[in-house]
Amino acid sequence: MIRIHGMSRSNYTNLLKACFLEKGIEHEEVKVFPNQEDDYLAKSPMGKVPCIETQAGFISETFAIADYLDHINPDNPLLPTDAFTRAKAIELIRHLELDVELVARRCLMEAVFGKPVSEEVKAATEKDLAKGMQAFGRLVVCGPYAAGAEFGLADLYVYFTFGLASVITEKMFGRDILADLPNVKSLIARLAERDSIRTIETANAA
Ligand SMILES: N[C@@H](CCC(=O)N[C@@H](CS)C(=O)NCC(=O)O)C(=O)O
Repeated sequence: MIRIHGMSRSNYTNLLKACFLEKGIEHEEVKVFPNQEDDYLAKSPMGKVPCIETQAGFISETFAIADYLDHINPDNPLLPTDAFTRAKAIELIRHLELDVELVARRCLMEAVFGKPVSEEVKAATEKDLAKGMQAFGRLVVCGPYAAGAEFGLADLYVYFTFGLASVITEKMFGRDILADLPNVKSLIARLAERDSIRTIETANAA
């Protein structure tokens, strides 16, 4: 059985757990915190969580793992099969990861752990986040799902990216990162009702 190495405070671990639940793939969880120990770096080369342990070996990076899950079990695909629709979903996911989530994370230490970041970092984060959100706003479909008519991986990235980015933006800049995107807010509210996400949120709240 596939084992997910990760921790419940990690939005990426939770995103990945949602992928397993959506696809109905059995799995076990192994509690691991990000670390730089040699034996963990052999499994996840940046020392990040999550990674998975399969019979063939370890895989890190949430997107690579989600893609692997679609290949080992085509039921309930996380990514569309049509080439263009698939590429557009991945485009949306990449912008969310690179231009929203990673940018917001520059202020993670202060927003979540109370360790101040410099004014330069704050200013650059606010500026770059505005740009990233504009890109995201141009691409997101909400028709009714993030990348189009079907639920998929892009929706899970929306839900778990903004789960973190909203908290950081609120704490650092005192504003709602989704204020100009009410349709994304409604999507997130609907996603919160999905069985996979409810299961994860309920377990994490316990
Ligand atoms: N690109 C990675 C990001 C994973 C990630 O950032 N995980 C966080 C926890 S949510 C982590 O391990 N952080 C520790 C670190 O950055 O060293 C993925 O897609 O899985």
